[in-house]
Amino acid sequence: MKILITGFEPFGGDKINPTEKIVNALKNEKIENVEIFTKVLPVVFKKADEILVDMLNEIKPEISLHLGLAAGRSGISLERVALNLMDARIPDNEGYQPQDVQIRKDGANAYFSKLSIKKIVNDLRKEGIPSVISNTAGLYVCNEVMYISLYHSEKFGFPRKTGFIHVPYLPEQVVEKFSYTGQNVPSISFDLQLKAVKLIIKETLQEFEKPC
Ligand code: PCA
Repeated sequence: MKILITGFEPFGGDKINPTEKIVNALKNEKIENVEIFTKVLPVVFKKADEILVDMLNEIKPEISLHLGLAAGRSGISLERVALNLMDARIPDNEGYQPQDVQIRKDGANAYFSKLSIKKIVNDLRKEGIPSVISNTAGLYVCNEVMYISLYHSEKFGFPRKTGFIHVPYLPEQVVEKFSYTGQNVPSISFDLQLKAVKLIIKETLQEFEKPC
């Protein structure tokens, strides 16, 4: 069984991206009968697309989980849907800012996550981890990555299970970025974020192994 886990480099003026740290922490994780592949993707529309497609074709993972930062969110967000659209509020890390551009000309308008998002959210909450279902992954590079993975799943049959998880800021990012009162910006510690992602991996593996 092969799992691909991706995160992102920092973007939009931030110095860190929690998902880069999470992915690096998972690099050496050992799970019986599971090969874990990790990648920190550039926040660059064209490069993230190329790198992801190459990795999916090379590895042919049964499961892929994609992680990104969503500044301002208060919980671990299980994304429900990816849209076939790029409409960037800010330029990517190489200055490209697509407006109303399709991701795949022959793709559906939208694809739904293949993760058991409701069960995962409930189980994370039972563990005391703030978690919600999100109905929009945005229209930036995270939505693009989620869309491409689901498109690939539909067209080629793998990854069989794939989805996207947005995480909030880390406390140190809030401390650094928001130094005056009056702004209420949520964060979740690295340890709790990592615990959440490990639980999501475990649940997705269990779901995968369930007889249909
Ligand atoms: N978050 C951005 C792109 C990279 C990341 O971590 C997003 O939500 O699209």
